[in-house]
Amino acid sequence: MIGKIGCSPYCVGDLPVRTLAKKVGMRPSGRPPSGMRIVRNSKTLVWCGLALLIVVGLATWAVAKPPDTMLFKQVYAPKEGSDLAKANCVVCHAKMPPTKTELNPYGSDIGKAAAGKAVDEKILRSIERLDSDKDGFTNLDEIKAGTLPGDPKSKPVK
Ligand SMILES: [Ca+2]
Repeated sequence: MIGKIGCSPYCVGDLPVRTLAKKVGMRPSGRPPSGMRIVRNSKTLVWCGLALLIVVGLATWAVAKPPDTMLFKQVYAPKEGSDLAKANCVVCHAKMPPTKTELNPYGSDIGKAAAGKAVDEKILRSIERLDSDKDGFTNLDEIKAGTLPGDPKSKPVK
């Protein structure tokens, strides 16, 4: 079984596959040593990939989870069960899932007031007297009533 490359499927160069496998640390079967097998095991790779995706996903979610929503709830404590309390992101964003650029009129007014800075209570308070969605009720009146200050279809009952 000793011969040149291509002489038979069982030999490589001048060495039979078994001898060659031993020299490079592989088992005679041609499998890598058990340590290497863990990395080469495709199921393991899939699970490692999934775990990585979950970790990255959670990290992204944590970063993307808008602190502005928390701030809004801290500042105004919207009425439990009201449209405003249930709206979360849609208090400021035009639709779900929220994007940075698609804001409703109330979100746009917050953006203008913040002018690139992080939103804080002072910025929220500064637009309370505006009627962002032009439905005839100020933002503060809507927030107190539990309606959406950025959606003209949602307004306090007169
Ligand atoms: Ca309004």
